[in-house]
Amino acid sequence: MEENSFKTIPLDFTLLEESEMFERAKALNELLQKRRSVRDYSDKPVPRELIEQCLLAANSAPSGANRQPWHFAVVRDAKKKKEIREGAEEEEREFYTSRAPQDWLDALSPLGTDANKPFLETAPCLIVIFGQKYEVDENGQKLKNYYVAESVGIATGLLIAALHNAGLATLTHTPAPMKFLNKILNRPNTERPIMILVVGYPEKNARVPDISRKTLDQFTSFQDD
Ligand code: IYR
Repeated sequence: MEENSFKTIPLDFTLLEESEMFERAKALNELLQKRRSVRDYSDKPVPRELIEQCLLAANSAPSGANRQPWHFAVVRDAKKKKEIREGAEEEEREFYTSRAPQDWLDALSPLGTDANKPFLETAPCLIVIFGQKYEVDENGQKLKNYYVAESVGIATGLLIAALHNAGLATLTHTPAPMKFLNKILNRPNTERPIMILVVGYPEKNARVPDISRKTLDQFTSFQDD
């Protein structure tokens, strides 16, 4: 055994009956099919402990060399949310008026999005997700992380699923560039903002676009023979 290896422990694995496996798979699929990106939020606060449980679930994600190269900044303070909204809307105005190529604007047009992001203030909670290119060890040495985008993407997916499962609505929001978030949230330059996850309860009469998901055969191929 390599000197620096982890010690090993027995895997905690429960072998299920096949019928139960199917039931569980179906139940989770049905739950996740109900997830929608929500843009209209009520200001009803979310309990901190609920967010904490969901963050712990997100932190179960696999990551390159188990570095867990993410940071989740939870913002519930009205003043900070306002600053984030102002920073995001400034970038978004640039995006919608000059930065975005016409084909991108055309792709977004059915969604009806624009540079106004009131949900960044209305929603009770914003989770700003950062990827850590480096970790700084106890001697101040920079330690490179691996597969940061992939690892953070997986953790974010788990977080979205966990929040949905807990009965909360979410929206992934990606103003670009997002460097302004490091400043507002006091995060180091070794961290790159990946996205803002808006979290809360939908507004009473919230509506969502009537969109559909690809069918199984549209997005999969079983390479059986
Ligand atoms: N960041 C912009 C634009 C935007 C881009 C994509 I791709 C979307 O799916 C939705 C929006 C905005 O948030 O409006």
